[in-house]
Amino acid sequence: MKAVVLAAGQGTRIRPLSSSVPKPMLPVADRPLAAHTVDAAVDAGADEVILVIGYEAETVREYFGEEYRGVPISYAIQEEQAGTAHAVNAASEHLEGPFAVLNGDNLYDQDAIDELFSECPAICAIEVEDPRNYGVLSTTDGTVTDIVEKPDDPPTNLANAGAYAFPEEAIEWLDVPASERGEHEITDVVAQVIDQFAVSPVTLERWMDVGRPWELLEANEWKLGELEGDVAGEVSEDAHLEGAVVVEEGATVKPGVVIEGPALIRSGATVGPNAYVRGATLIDEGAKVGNAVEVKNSVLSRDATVGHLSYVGDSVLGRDVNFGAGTTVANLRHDGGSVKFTVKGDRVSTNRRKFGVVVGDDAKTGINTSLTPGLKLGTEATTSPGEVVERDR
Ligand code: TTP
Repeated sequence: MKAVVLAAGQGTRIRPLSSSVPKPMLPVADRPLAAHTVDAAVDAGADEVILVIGYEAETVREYFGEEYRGVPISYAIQEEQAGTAHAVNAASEHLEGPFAVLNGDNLYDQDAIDELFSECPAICAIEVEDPRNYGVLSTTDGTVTDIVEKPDDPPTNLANAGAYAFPEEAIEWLDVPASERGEHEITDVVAQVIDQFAVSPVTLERWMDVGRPWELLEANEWKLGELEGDVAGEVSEDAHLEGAVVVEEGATVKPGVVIEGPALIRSGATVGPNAYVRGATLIDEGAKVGNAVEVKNSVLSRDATVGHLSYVGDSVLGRDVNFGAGTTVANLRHDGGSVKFTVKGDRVSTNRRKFGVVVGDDAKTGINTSLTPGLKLGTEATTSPGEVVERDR
């Protein structure tokens, strides 16, 4: 079966991290987010993967190339991000026979994706406490009977998890009219398939939709949690590694370092001397954690540097970020409430008691900068020495 992976979106909610790196290419453990989706399709037996690309398309194309893990990759360009059905329709000329559709910004449990492929026509669902923000499925006798978008009064707790196996006929049904919010939505294609075929619901045990910055952190918590320790890089005899710690070839861990896994130190990264890394932490390629720095449960993207005397907790640092000596991140509110974060102008709860900061590519902090919980620093933002930054910039 061919698999269409949607990776054309602009990722507006995850800005500034997506300002130059498209969301599907943001790091989740040892590979980009979308590679986890493509892996799921390949492991489920896809014989070709069609990546729908648009926003920063070349970055995606460069990573996956023409073949990935022995499976041919082709690309469909979606010039304008006009909706998920519109995105799949952009791939229609590559399609023949039954096909799967997966979101390139979702993490799925593999067993469910295997079942999705074998049960075609089928749709993945996840049980959630409050499904009012999802497409909600109704089922009778093991068949999906209805799908409603964001209902006020949900008929079930089964949320649409954005993974579908469609029959060949659906290729002709992709050109759906725009919905009320002006997008050509895959839900309308699903509704027609449900109408004409017996569609099996496949329940996911675990699933994640990465839309906002703290969800990228949570995606890393998931995938780093699956690591098995492996040291191929250079680790000083005077460093102490505990739990699942991966030090890739070409990475360096210097004397006096303590790392409590799960942690992944990627090729070209250096940690120490005298640094403390704990929680689920990714130190991506070329990133640097220097002397007397503590990093907890965070993502340091490619070539980010936290050079001296700093604390970074529950945070995501973009590429080439540089923290001046003594930069300290606060990740806990004194009232113990969930940390809030601004997404497209709205202040929303992260539902996390601990969350630090999100820093765009190339941002730089001055020495002794203090950063408050839930703060966002944009691409190339700067702070002055000694500043206490409480508002996004
Ligand atoms: P969304 O998460 O709804 O969109 P997005 O990824 O652009 O993020 P944001 O809402 O923050 O701007 O998209 C779901 C999936 O579908 C995701 O994998 C991106 C993909 N997609 C496309 O490929 N083309 C589109 O036109 C749309 C709307 C989404």
